[in-house]
Amino acid sequence: MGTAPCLSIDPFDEAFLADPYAHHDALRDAGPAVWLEAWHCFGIARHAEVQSALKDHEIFVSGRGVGLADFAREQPWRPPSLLLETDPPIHDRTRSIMNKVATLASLRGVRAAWLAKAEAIVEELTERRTFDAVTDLAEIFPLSVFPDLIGLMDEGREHLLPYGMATFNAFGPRNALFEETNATAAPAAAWIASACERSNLKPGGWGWAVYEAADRGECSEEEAARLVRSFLSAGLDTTVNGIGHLILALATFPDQWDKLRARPELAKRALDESLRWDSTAQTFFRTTSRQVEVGGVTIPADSKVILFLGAANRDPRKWDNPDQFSIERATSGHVGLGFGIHQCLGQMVARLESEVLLEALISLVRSMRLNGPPLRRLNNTLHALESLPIVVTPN
Ligand code: OVM
Repeated sequence: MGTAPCLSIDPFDEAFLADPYAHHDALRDAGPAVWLEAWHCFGIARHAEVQSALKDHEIFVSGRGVGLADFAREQPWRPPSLLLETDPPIHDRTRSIMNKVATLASLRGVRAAWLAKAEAIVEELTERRTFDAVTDLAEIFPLSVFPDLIGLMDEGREHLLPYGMATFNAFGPRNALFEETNATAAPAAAWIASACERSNLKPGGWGWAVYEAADRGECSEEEAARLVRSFLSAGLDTTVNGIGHLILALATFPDQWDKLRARPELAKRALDESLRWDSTAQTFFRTTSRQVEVGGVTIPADSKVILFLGAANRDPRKWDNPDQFSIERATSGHVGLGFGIHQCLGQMVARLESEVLLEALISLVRSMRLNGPPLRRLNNTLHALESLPIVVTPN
């Protein structure tokens, strides 16, 4: 069996994080698995091998952390997530609690109100003609619907986005990006902890529903709080930047926007293609529970392995013309929401948010173009936007 080619590429270098796509060919072409000497971990960037690793949760475990830190050897940044950072059997119990809370059925009742919110926001932006799709739209819309879905207290919601950015930075090394968001994370973490308490959640929300599972004996009170924390950790920065990338894609590929306007039924597919085209969650780690062969390369037991989801989603071995955003493409098998037992639990929220937003845009906007260069907000895990200048003409 082969040894992994040794690469000097640093996936947490600021140049890499600013434009990961510029470095993915080098990662994919070097081999099915590579050794990254910068962090003493393995890396997998080809689609077939990333998908196989995600499917093989017994060898590629999550319980030792899905960031660079190995929880068997290092202190986790925060008490581990009971979903993301666990393996079966615990994972299956917590996941089934959450699957009963985060359902399509429980979203049916909010669709009309979410659409009305999206329309009000888009109407105002359309009147202005020029706006920043990050600060005026992608951050505004999810914050106007998701915290209420969970039933969060009204006071202090400004902590949600900074907490998410700090959490996603903490999956990487203790570099300058980590230090920056970590320095201000303490008040946000304290607010999050109190927002997750039963007494601070509104009846009828998804947070309350998790505590109802505790009342039925399915989890402890402490576990319920930690599970609600998962909603708050994973539910906002992801959808904010997912919506940002969707707008970026449609503004960059105006023929695709025209196609969507002509055939609004394609809106349901647009999010998957935008997640494939520019994956918000670019990377997650696993840890090997035993020695494994990946495409003929040996990875020893107890190794940290970084899975390049964003690279897999543009692997030319899997996708025709991978850099092209194409809403008619068959996106099945993309790993932008993960794959296997840990696949995104809240994806129906992201889908509904993007669907109603696109419905509002299709009805109110004729053309939508970039009005200046998009700016990136660097993060160790997320491909995120700081600013996205847009100019629209109304219908
Ligand atoms: C969690 C969590 C946090 C960040 C991301 C995530 C993408 C989950 O606390 O469970 O999934």
